[in-house]
Amino acid sequence: MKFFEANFDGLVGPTHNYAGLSVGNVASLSNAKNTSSPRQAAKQGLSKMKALHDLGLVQGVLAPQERPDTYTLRRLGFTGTDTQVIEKAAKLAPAVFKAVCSASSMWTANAATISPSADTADGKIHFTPANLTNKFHRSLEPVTTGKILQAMFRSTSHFAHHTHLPDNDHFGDEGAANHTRLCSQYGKTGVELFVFGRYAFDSTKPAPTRYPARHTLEACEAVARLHGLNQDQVVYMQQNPDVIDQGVFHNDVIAVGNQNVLFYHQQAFVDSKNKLAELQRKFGNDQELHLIEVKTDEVSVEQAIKTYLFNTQVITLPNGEMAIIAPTECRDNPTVHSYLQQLTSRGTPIKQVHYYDVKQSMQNGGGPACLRLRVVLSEQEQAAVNQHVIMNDNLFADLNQWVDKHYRDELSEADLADPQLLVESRTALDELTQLLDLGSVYQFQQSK
Ligand code: SUG
Repeated sequence: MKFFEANFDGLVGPTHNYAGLSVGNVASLSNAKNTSSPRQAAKQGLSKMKALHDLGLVQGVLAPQERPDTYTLRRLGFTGTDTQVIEKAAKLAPAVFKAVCSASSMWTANAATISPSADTADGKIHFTPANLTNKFHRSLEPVTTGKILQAMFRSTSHFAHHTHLPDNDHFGDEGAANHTRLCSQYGKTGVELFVFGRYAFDSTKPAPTRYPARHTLEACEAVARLHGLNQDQVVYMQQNPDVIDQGVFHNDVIAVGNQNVLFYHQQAFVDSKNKLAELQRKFGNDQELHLIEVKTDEVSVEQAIKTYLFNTQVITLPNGEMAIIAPTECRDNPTVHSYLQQLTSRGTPIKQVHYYDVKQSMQNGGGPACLRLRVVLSEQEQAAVNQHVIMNDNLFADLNQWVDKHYRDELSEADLADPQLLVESRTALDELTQLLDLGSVYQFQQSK
């Protein structure tokens, strides 16, 4: 049976904007109030999806969420028609209003944590949507994320869906952005590496002081339990608090793995030496594991954050070679560019680098790896996935047309309060659920 890794990228939603909502995420804060282009953002994302499909990978699409989230505004006491709710919230609670407009569900690395069937006790693929409790705008995502994932992965004989962890900072869970699976082959049992920022129940342990640690050890342990993972195949590593304080708000800003490769920065983890030895032991001391450590004097943490060197996708091509999918920011930075050029000839499985322009997403702190959710599938499991979400030439053309029809070219902060934007977004999403055969996953579709 053939196994492979599929990527499910977030389709950028019609309200994509820059609102400076993510303290600790340098790009989000520095681009606050800039005008965005939802159309360009969606098309940049679609082009990356199509490029991976053209490289021979299985590529899927994950639908965006409904924004502005008028249901949350009603929970917060705003009343009247949808137009009145929007107008009152924009005037009386502008910060709350900006948060309920965010298209942040586009970064699907934060949608969920997924364990493939080779790792789980019951042999099913397990999904746990991330609760994203640390940021109000992102904490609005998990319920709809769960519905969308269930509409994509429907078969109960292959897929097991869990409810997101309790909505509290003690169980702060940012999903696959802090989770990497290492394996010799996709179909063989792997080692699941969970990375956390702090201990929820022990304040004597190291923790960042300037920026928040969004993800806790206790959340990682809960997800490993829910997924039925064997503890001999799990490693928990703490992110270095100093790098969180420099703006590394998720581990995928400083490390990325694929199969038998872990590509990471020297400063990424606490107690690196011992933890990497544990990783090698659990991976199998006789198995080849490529630990590619980038030293601070090769690329500084600051340069890594600016260029998103580690928010790259390391993918396995159909010929077995690995390629790095990097943002153009890496090509445009001489130090990072020359690092990547020499990396392809260093005798590791990484042999190619491809650069893509995802600037609209980068300006909110989301690189290529943030935009994708990985699912390891067998051919049989793939056949059980909703085929309408799988990228091909027709879907690419249909989605581009759909974006052209419904998305605005520009969106400023003031435009978010235009009640027409809600009408446009709902019309677009209603049509999208038909294109992707998702059924009624949005709240506005339930009250129709
Ligand atoms: O959660 N930015 C997202 C970026 C997520 C990136 N994901 C990964 N690293 N996997 C975040 O900070 C900014 C929204 C705004 O400011 O408008 C935002 O939510």
